[in-house]
Amino acid sequence: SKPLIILLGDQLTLSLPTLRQAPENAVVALCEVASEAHYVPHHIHKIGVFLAAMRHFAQTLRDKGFTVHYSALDDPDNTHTLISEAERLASAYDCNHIQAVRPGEWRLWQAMQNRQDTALPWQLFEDDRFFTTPEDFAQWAKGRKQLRLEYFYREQRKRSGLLMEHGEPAGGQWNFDHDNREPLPETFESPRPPQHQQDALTREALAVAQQHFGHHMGTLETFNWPVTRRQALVDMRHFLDHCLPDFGRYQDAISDTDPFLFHSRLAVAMNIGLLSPREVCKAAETCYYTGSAPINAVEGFIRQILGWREYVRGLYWTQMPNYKRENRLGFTRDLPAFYWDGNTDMRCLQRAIEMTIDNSYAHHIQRLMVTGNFALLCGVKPEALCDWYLAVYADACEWVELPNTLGMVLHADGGLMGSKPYCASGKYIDKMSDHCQHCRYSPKQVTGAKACPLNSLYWHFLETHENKLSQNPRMKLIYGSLARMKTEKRDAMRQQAQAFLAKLDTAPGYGDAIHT
Ligand code: FAD
Ligand code: DLZ
Repeated sequence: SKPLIILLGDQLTLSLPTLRQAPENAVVALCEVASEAHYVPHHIHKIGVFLAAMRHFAQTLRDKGFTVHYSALDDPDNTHTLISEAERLASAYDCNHIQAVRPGEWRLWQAMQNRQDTALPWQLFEDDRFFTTPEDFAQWAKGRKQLRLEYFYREQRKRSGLLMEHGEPAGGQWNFDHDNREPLPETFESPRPPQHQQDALTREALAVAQQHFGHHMGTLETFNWPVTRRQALVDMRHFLDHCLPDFGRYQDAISDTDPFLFHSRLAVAMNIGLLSPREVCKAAETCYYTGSAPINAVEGFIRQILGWREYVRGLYWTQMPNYKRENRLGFTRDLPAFYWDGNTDMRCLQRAIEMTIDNSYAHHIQRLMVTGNFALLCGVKPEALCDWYLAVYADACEWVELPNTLGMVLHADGGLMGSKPYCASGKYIDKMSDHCQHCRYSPKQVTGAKACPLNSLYWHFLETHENKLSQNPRMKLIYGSLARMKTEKRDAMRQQAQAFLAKLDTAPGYGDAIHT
């Protein structure tokens, strides 16, 4: 028996089950393929991360004594899909079966499962780098009328023992969110991310990315993602020492100038396998016990990983493939063209998109409450918005991107991800950011030439979806306000929103599939 072990670009972890139990004669394959680079127009940083990290990991495996085949993008024999490359290499190396770990996308998992009974059978393994398996999630979800992060998260705290003391949550509460909603002070200094050196292997990989995908969003001049475990550990240490103490209170804040604030930037390293979520959570927990970070920060951070990250993955695997087709609010609008170049006079959107172009990064609140909120209020169709988020962020993998976009942002899953839509007016942006002082629109005006478009769009959204949303107990208050509003005011707001949407639909580039 001789396996061909295929490792995907987001499986760069030595403890992967297929590697742990690899026999001496196993051949390990990593394959750069055009099909993975083309399903959405990935940001150039994202392609650079995958190519550079895969090349480094192949070297790590060789150093450990594994027999490694690396299919490079320019290899003349390359068949350019992961399935066909694995099968070609298995034959070439006389392997009698192929081993793979559950990938991060349903489409690949399906393709692998369909090959299990072929002449070169695929043997599939569970990905045990997470705290939970899809089966664990399905068990937890079984029989529950409503799925809610908070209950799932508490169970994960008990199961993992993270921040637990004698069966009770550390600090006496499960959740310290009420301490975590501060806007930024007028003057503050956030720690500068470590600057990673680029060795010959990284430079080579980035040159290939540039050669083939130089026309995609972004420039490699600003590339600073970790592509080795060593670099990822440097980023983690930096976060723990310099950002974690303030992570909690400024978690929801947005800055006009600072893209990273006190966020960890660790999603990329965790998603491709350079760091394990367990070690990241454990290291954060230690900061609480050594007194270097307060409980609201550490609990808030651990909840994102042990709670949200696992929860979205569980939802993804238990709800796919139907999940991807959900569109409960019936959205039909194309993605506005300015999502690709930041060319808009709404300052919050302009800055979130410019930061995305510069760094292939935006923090959670920018994704949810700026680009996400605008798309929700305008009713952008899920497939268009999902493709954008999947393309533009270096940490984007479908298992985590899809529930966040389709569920959390667009409320298209009927409330599995969030008990209410995260819709907001300009007031929210004004409270949590310093964008509005640089904007031509005023968050205080609802109608008129200077009115922030988010204000009329917000009420228009509520009015449009009243049938579906007004019975939601968490929306009662706001629908009460809408009901009390004078007819003339409602009419004026509706007209203002409709005029804005009509203009949006006729803006240059709108509706053209120019970026795919
Ligand atoms: P931090 O703010 O430092 O948070 C710590 C970690 O918690 C993150 O690294 C991440 O692993 C985890 N986390 C935080 N929020 C979430 C969440 N909602 N779901 C899952 N994990 C979470 N995250 C991705 O990893 N890949 C994606 O493709 C992705 N797409 C998103 C799309 C939308 C529309 C939204 C609203 C969120 C998305 N997120 C995604 C979640 C979150 O925005 C990013 O994980 C986070 O911004 C990454 O930056 P960071 O590492 O500095 O995170
Ligand atoms: C995103 C990406 C890119 C751009 N290129 C490759 C590649 O050449 N080879 C590979 O194995 N993986 C790549 N990936 C990541 C895959 O798309 C990812 O592993 C799957 O989407 C499953 O999450």
